[in-house]
Amino acid sequence: MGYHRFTASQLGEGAVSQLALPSQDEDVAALRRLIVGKLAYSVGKDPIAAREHDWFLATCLAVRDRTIERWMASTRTTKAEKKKRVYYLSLEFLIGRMLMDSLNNLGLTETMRAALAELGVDLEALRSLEPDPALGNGGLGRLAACYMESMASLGIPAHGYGIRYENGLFRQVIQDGWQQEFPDTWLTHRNPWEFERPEIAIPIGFGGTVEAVHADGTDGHGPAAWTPAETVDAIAYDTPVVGWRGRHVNTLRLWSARAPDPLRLDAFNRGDHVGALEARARAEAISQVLYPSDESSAGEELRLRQEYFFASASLQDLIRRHLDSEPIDTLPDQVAIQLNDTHPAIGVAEMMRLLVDVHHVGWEKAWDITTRVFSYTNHTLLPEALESWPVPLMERLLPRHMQIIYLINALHLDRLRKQGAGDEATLAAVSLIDEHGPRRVRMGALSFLGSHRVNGVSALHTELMKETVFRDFHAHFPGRIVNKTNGITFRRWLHEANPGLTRLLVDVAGPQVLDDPERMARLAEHAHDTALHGRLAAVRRANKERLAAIIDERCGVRVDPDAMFDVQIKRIHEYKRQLLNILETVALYGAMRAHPTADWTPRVKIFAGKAAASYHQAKLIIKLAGDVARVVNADATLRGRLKVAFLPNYNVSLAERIIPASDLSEQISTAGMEASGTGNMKLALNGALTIGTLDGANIEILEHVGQDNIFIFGMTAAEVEARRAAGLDMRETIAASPTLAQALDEIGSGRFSPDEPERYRGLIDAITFHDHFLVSADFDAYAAKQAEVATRWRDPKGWWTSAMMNISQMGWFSSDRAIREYAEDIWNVPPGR
Ligand code: 26V
Repeated sequence: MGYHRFTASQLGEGAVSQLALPSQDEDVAALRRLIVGKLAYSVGKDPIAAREHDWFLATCLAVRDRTIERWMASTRTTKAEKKKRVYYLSLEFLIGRMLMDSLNNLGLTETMRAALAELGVDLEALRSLEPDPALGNGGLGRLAACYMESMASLGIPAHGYGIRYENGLFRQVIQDGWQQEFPDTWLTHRNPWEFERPEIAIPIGFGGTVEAVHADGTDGHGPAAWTPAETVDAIAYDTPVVGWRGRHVNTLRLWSARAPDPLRLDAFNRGDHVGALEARARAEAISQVLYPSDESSAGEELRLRQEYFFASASLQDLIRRHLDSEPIDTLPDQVAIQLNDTHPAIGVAEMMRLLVDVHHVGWEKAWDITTRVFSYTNHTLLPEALESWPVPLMERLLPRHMQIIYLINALHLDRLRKQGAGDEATLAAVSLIDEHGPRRVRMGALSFLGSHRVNGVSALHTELMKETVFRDFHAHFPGRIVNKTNGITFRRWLHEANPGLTRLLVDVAGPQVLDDPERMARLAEHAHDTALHGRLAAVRRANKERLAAIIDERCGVRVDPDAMFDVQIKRIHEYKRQLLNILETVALYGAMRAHPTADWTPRVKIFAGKAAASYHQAKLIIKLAGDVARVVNADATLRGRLKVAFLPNYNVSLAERIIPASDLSEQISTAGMEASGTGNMKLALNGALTIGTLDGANIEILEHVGQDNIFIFGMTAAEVEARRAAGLDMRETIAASPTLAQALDEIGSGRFSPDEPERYRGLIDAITFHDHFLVSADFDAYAAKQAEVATRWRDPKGWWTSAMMNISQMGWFSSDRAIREYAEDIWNVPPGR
């Protein structure tokens, strides 16, 4: 065989980082002394009295120290060389645990392991002590975290701006099968990674009055004086983000809300102790909780306050930094601002306010600057997820911004009229104000107009954007919409999550594969090598044993690591169709019971994901998974060949355990509805085969791995559209499929819910009479494809060849590739290393 071999002892257990930096001069003794010093002087503990958590803090602080010099050097170079900076504005950064990530990128994992061992402390134990910051809902927030890591790895000077939520996404507990939400208090034991910057306190105004300033006698284009009724301070907290090999370090700056006056002393002295704190509580509520934004209409005023708070703080901060060395009109040469969805879209109006009212730039020039700095990423086409704000609320909370939005809109509509786009229907469609019903400001339209580039997150999604939500905008601004298919960071999702597979890749493709993921393509030449199949299978098997232990511990379900691990992990949403998977599970269960002696492929169906707290149907789907699991898992006639497990509290850390242990990846959304998906990429990268629809990035995964190595089924986006137009009553479809009819009947009649036989009646009625997500319509195709999957599993050579082909072709899905594309086509910054 023509590939390099590094022995396990050369590399050491989990020693990817050692290989990355073989000449790392950091020595064990120095690190050990640093940790003990941190323990004493920063944690205030004597080593003989220290608890595991004290060691954890001391270790993190030591690691943080190691990033500081590189951090300062990075900032100094950016300044000295006047490099253009990228600002990534996002209400969510789902960063995950940082200890192993930082160690890995600094090349310090093994040195640290040894240093701690000398102190009698186990690095793996410390790893699991770290709280998992849940500062995001799902895909959008995790993408922001992957992109931050890639920008640092590529050496692109960048700042992430967001909110330092005291409470992240709720902790999910399954009680009696139902999801319960509990607060996520990730900050209780202090956050060792961040630096508080109390000196950076930026005033953010709300409400109040506006007066025109007639200095230059203009017609509404001139500056105005806004006197807010209320002010909240935004306090900065900085976390260094270390890139691969520690060459560059960027900053994640999260804002915390603080009332300018801690309490009203007069009220307190009068004995009104609660009233004295009221204004403070109201101000500080802004950074209290992350909105579960998958929830229907986050129409709350607090959400708008959050959006303006962080957009304004970030813009004021970056303009101040720019003005330190440059005049305001060079802003577009020095700054690129990416809007992660419409959540920071009010920033477009805020930028205009800051330029026109505060920095005295004329309107035309200000608009030119604004559109050259901003660009916007759209992450969903779901109409209920497109943000808009009631005009009266905007007028009350942000009166000056409402004036600015009206003026932007008037000029925009005038321009279109002059271009001959006179008809009222078109003008209404591209107006910033939605006039159907009570008037609302459309944040997608504001983002589009205020940006020079607007991107979708997969090829299909971008095309659908042009045909649906932004159809009329696309007609008038051709070329503004571009595609940037999502990517994932391989440092976290391959090197850290799956060191066994990483070692295999290094052996086959050489150590350069750690820097250049496209080198994984070399694996393709060995796709049929049965010795490698054996090694890949052994890596997978070890990962599955670890996951089996977690399933046993958290669900009380015993599973066989030799069974196929069939995995669907993502937010629970009707369009993602967990229900389709459960229905197929019920059908398979029925078939196994009908033919108990047949040679069935053993499977474990693994689910994980959170439902928005107010999303009743999604919570019912979780309950159904649990009800089916209880019946199936207890049925002795199956002899363990089918098991179902719902793992509670899905988060980044759990994903890191499940993904490397997955054989089959379920990506079965209704075509046209999943903008991209990124879990699909993580699973394929780790060698799971995909069963999926022609949706989002699944299509591009298909193009890369080839149709022989992926299981594609179901309607296309165009067919979905046609079917919806033709009507969604599925009674005929169901009547034509005895398997589906039986599965629906069993669930609907209470076979899995004897305590409440009618529990799932509504769910079943929905997919019978009005099947918006085409669950019934796609069932037969899905079940047939699952049978093909089972057949392939019984042919290990075929299965592992496909797995190797998947891994080998996934290099393109690195977030480094995605970020290089943003750098070149959107931000106009050098694409980095
Ligand atoms: C928000 C809402 C709010 C109202 C109720 C329904 C609903 C459904 C989904 C969302 C999430 C919108 C933003 C989002 O997270 N999109 C995800 O972004 C990922 C990164 O681009 C992408 O991979 C996922 O396909 C996409 O769903």
